[in-house]
Amino acid sequence: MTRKFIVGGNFKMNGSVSSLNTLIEGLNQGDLDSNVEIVVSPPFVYLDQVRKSVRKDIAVAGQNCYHKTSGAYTGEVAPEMLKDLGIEWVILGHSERREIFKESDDEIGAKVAHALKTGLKVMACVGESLEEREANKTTEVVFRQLAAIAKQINDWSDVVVAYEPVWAIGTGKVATPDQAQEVHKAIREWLSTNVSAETAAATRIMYGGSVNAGNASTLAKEEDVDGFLVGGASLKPEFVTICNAKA
Ligand code: G2H
Repeated sequence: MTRKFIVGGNFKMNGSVSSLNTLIEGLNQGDLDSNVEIVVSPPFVYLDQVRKSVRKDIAVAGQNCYHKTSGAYTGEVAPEMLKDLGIEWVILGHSERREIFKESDDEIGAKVAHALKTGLKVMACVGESLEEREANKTTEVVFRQLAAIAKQINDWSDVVVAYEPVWAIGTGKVATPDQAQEVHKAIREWLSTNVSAETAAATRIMYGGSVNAGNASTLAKEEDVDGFLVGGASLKPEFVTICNAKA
């Protein structure tokens, strides 16, 4: 089974009209590997600007969305609104959403289900904290997070799983290729047992957590690493190098 390599740039709460114009201009002119699917994810308020200015072979993602279509939910954004803007993807369950904004596994499952129903593709993030890793609970935590999603969806064809160990996020402490491969393989086995062998073979599993131009090509060699979700480095010119890491 060939899985198309996918690289996402999660800009998080960074950027301005002018800095994102410069960033997108750089990407538009970049010599990008045409075999790689690239998705950029600016803050909500810049989605329209980025969708209109970025080259058409690069997709755009929201960094979150709610699990309702409309109504009295001040501050929230519906997946239908993202679709309306021509946005193709959404990142859900990022550890910053889980930790800072206290999103529960069940809420994330509901968001994934609703986003898929509207036709969005989903990057569903899972990952353990340092404390959980040190207590040998990595797979227990990741499987619990996956199960909460599996409970609410049947079809995983528009889902990409992003394994992002929390201890590696924005810390410069990247997982070793062996550590990433071990968890990615376990996720694939979990999908095989709990969803289907076909889903396990077809689902792409991205790695996220301090990916940069220096470590991407080594990580990309691992059998079950099908892409990256990149934070800090996606705001720099080195993002082009990361996008081409599989070449
Ligand atoms: C993990 C990642 C992007 P960074 O959050 O989702 O961020 O590459 O800065 O660790």
